[in-house]
Amino acid sequence: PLIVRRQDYRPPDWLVPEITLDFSLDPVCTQVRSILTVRRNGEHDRPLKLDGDDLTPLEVKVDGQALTADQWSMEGGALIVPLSGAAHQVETLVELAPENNSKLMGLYASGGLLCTQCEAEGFRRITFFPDRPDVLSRYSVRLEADRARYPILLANGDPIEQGSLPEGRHWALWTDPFPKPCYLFALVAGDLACNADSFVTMSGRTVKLGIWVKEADLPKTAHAMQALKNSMAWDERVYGREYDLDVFNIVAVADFNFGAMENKGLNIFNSRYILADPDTATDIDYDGVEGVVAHEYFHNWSGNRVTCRDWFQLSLKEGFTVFRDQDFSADMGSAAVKRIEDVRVLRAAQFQEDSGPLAHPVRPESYMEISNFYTATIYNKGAELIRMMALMLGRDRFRAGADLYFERHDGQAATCEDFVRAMEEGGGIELAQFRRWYEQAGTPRVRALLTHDAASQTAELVLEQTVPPTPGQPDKQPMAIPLRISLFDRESGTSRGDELLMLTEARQSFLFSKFAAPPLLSINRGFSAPVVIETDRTQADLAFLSAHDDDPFARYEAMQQLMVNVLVGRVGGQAVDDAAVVAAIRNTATDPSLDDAFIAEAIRLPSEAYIGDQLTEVDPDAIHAARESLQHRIGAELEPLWRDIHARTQANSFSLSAAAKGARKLRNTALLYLCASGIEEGAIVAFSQFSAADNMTERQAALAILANGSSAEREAALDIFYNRYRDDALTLDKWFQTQAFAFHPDTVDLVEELGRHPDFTLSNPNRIRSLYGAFAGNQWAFHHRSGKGYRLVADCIIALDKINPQTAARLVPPLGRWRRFGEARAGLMRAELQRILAQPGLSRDVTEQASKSLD
Ligand code: BAL
Ligand code: ZN
Repeated sequence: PLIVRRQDYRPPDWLVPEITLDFSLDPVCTQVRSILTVRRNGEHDRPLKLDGDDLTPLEVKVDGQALTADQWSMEGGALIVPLSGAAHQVETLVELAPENNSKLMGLYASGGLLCTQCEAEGFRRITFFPDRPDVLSRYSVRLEADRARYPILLANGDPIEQGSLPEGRHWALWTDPFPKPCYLFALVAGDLACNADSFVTMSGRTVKLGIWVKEADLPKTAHAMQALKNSMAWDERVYGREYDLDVFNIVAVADFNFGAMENKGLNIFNSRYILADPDTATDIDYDGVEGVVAHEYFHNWSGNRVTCRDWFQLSLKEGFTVFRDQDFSADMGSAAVKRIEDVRVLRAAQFQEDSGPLAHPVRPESYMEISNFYTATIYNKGAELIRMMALMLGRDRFRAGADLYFERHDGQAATCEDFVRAMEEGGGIELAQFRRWYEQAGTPRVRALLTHDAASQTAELVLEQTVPPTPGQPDKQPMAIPLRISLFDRESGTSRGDELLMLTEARQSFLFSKFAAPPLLSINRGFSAPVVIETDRTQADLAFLSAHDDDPFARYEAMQQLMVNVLVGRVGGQAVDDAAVVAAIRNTATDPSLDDAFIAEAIRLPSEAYIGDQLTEVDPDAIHAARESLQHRIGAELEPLWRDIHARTQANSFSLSAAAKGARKLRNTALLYLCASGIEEGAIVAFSQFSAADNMTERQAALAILANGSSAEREAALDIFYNRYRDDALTLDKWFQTQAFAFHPDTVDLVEELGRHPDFTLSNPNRIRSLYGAFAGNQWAFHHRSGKGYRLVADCIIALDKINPQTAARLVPPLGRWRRFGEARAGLMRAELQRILAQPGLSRDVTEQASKSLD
């Protein structure tokens, strides 16, 4: 298969300043007529090449004249038209069958709607066009459809005109004044109801806001609407960025490969990131809605007004926009807890990616299929890069850099280098070495050693960094790593405050004077750099920091490290004392200065996967046993505390305040420990929370705890849940997901059964992720020594590849981690990857992921 390389970038041969699209919509046969105004870009005699995927040209015209079949040709799906002059009008006609489009790329049908997804290369499945992000065009779009079936017709930009047609059809015309790349094109047709609102921008313009859903879902759109208005106000306040069209529409659809899509003026969302009410959405779901609505809205500037030159620059918009949505969510709720959650996600997804066969730089050098690069590295590590720049610059200079970036590149297709240069010039900083973060893959490891000299009353901190080899990058250069540190006095528990150290060499020493006694190191505070820190701090040191560190992230981290040390030691067969862990958890859980949400984060055990990440060879059974046993011990030792907390955090009525959300989080953690303690009535307590809960956060947590066990209450709760939510797809996803996540010895067999359940379908990506995606993230179950877990996921990938290769490819990476799981499991995992690769007609998506995973 063809490999696309960053260094091969060449500006487009032809530009398309204008495009007129005319859709005659129908699920079985949609006609798309497009008229492109094309302009030769530079001096060359190359023909016009219009990308196409699965399209047949029914008509081709140039300047109004129909071409004969020998005047154009096809090349790998693309339409080639030789042109003599500098500018022409090129018209094509194609027919599509949205109903048969199971890839969910291009124009497709979902739940009675017709909708589009074009990023990255879906537009070429709609019409012939130079499908690359550096070709920006003004769009005029006419939609025509049956009025009864599709009463609402939406596209990008502003609505201009609409009218009736014979035979019950109608039409609407939309134009978008802002030139955009075709990946931002969108249309929706369907029977939709609107939550309508408005927002007055900072310059006093009124923008009409609409969230379009199925009529029955309207009551579930309030949170998304509030999130949208908050986002619009936040981007004005924090970045000075105002919305630019007269309308902003969001549509929720049930079948969607991504979380959502930032199409100009017409965001299309996976319904799971729009719909929320207390009965069906957890607090995590509510936060997800808020974060994704913000993310897509923020793309209007970081992505749409300034877009990417080519797909190697994807992190230019995604890393920056994730940083912006994280910062927004931190402002809307608890910044400390948000940072902990974001780091947990980064470590779970990106650190794993960075240490495996699919590791790639934030700005990759090559790809086979761009859909495979919508990764945690591009998104989450990309966001960490922006965060580091923001930290080094400080708030005002970072804003000056961002201002320069938007001003200089508005209306352009830019590069990561353009962003860094704007930060340098606008913010007044030199980032030459820092650029390596874009180039080098792999998570840097920093070894920190603090020594003390009583005679000179100095402390010396020696930092050593290494960046591990990754595919195609055996040797690495030292990175520029900003590390926030603080040194604590062991007697008083206080520090002299925060310092920012720049580690730029492979080994560097920092001297601190006036320390009569050896201080204690708090490092990578706030997780200032996406690195792994190794220190020689003792359990006593960590316990001290878990009680005294004034940086919430560092305090959380000390707790986590304390637990990791016990767990890793025990997995390795050592009899490590857990008294310090139990004591630290008691102290944290009873500290009146801490809020419930933070306590819940700090006292939860690291995941089995995270424990595995600390080991050279992962033994899932040993890790599971060690973690369960520590959980049991914490539960049993502190049982009265868990009862108290569980009772104290019970609310009388539902609220979405930060305090109420924190209380629910802590209540669920208390229930977990209480049940882990082994008390006889554990299942009854959990079942009673399940039954009495007036919200999904407590209901699902109780169900998950029951699903881990084998009680009669487990079956009863699963049945009740199923019967209550069987007609609500998003909530039924939770039923599948909870069972796939369960720490139950039979999970692997259960997942096999659920794969045959009448409510399971390969046509809905959310359902697939709920079952197989969740299962592949359940380390203990997925890595069942029989290899059955691997076979189940491989079977799913093979079947799904024929329907939706993009979603199929996303299930491959867990199989690619075979190097870390010992010989027997590695052999089984490799065999499944080979079986996948041997399938005839395998997609480029899955081929790339599976072949790289075997290397
Ligand atoms: N651009 C793809 C979906 C997102 O990142 O917003
Ligand atoms: Zn995005």
